[in-house]
Formats: sequence, C-alpha cells, structure tokens
Amino acid sequence: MKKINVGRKILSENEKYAFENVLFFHKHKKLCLNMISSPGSGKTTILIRTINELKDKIKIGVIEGDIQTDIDARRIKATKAPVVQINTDGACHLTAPQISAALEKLPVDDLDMIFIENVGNLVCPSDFDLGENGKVVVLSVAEGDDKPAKYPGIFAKSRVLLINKIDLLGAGTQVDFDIERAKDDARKLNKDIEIFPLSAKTGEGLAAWCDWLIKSAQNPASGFTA
Ligand SMILES: Nc1nc2c(ncn2[C@@H]2O[C@H](COP(=O)(O)OP(=O)(O)OP(=O)(O)O)[C@@H](O)[C@H]2O)c(=O)[nH]1
Ligand SMILES: [Mg+2]
Repeated sequence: MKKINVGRKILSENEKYAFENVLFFHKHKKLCLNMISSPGSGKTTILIRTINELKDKIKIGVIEGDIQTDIDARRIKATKAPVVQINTDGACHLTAPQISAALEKLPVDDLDMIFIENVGNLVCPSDFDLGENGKVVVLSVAEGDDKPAKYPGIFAKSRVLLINKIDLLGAGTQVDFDIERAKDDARKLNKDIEIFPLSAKTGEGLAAWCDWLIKSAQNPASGFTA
C-alpha cells in the first residue's frame, strides 16, 4: 500500500504562502503581528482598547480568525478599523493562504500595521507561520502563572508577552498569579521577549504596550524574525 505524507504536504503549502506574505509585508513596509492565546484571555478586548488608544497615531487593520461566527469582527468594526473575518470551520489555527486571501480585502496602503487575531488556542497556532513580523502571546492572570512552563512553544517563539487582566489581582481578589514567576519562566524560554502586564478593562499598563507598538510600526523589520 502506498503511503502519502499529508502532514508534510500541507506544511509545504503553508510555508510557500507564508514566504509570499513575508515579501508582501516587506514590500508594503507594514508591521504585521500575530496574536495568539487561549480562548478568552482578552485578545479582542486588547485590540479594541489599543485601536481606540492609538486612533490619532497609527492606523490599524485587523484579520480576525475564529472557528465560527463574526462576533469578534463586529466588535472590531465598531471601532471603525478595517477588519476581515476568517472562519476556519473547525480548524484550531489560521493558515498562511487564508492570510494571503484576507490581505486582498484590507485597504493595506491606508494602514500603518495589521494585527492577526488567531483562533483561541495556545498550542496549534504556534506551529503555523503566517509570514508575520512577530507573534504576540496573551496570557491572562486567571489562566495561572505556570502556563509559560507548561506550554513553552508559543512563549519561546513570541516577540511579546501581554499579561492581561491584572485588574483581577491584588488583596481581596480570588486570583493568585505570580507575575514574576510567569515573567521568569517566559524569559528562560526566550531571553529577548518583551513583557507588558496590563488590563484591557481598566487601561492600566496599556501606555507601555502602545509606545512599543508605535516604535515597532515605524520600523517594521527591526528585530523581528518571521
Ligand atoms: N477583568 C478583565 N476582564 C477582561 C479583560 N480583558 C478582557 N476581559 C474579559 O474577558 C472576556 C474575554 O475577552 P475577549 O477579548 O473576548 O477574549 P478573546 O481572547 O478575544 O477570546 P476568543 O476570541 O474567544 O479566544 C470578556 O468577557 C472580556 O470582557 C481585562 O483586562 N480584565
Ligand atoms: Mg477574540
């Protein structure tokens, strides 16, 4: 019986499109960041808060990835930022060909940068290069400070770690999350990772993240690996 290595074939197709996307972002001089986290850590809320905070400084477009529905795309659309929704119909990650098709629907020349919100999943998306300039992993404090140690792949590959929902920490709350432990474990995996603790709800910590974003959008290729 003849065996067909389907996994390898799919990956090769993805790599081909990822390389084309790298060339696209380079040619258009646009920063593209791929946001990855478990479901519900706050990716869409962070994007909305960031878009609103930076609306007079940089123009942001968004590619939304979800298994089903356009709930997140509609939330982004309410900010007036251009947005394209991709539904993966069950797949746990976005692919480079999907990003290539979505880019044709975005007014790229009018934008300073593009965010991709990947499907909520801390494992699968980290294995699929989309051609982005960098990955941003979001970890919310309700998920536990052991996640960098337990799910090392995405923390090792990401340019930025956003520790979200810090408004849930502190005396009198039910959440215990050791920020220093999470930071140390992430840095053991990736000594260059930029870490911003923040709350997309209250806005605490958002300024440092936004300053980093403005600088990175001005110089999309600096310090990134695709
Ligand atoms: N307390 C608190 N809640 C937050 C914060 N950020 C987001 N949330 C809440 O967390 C829930 C999930 O937020 P989303 O932004 O939808 O999370 P997501 O990562 O985009 O979720 P998926 O797209 O389904 O993976 C919502 O109820 C938000 O209001 C925060 O900083 N603090
Ligand atoms: Mg979302």
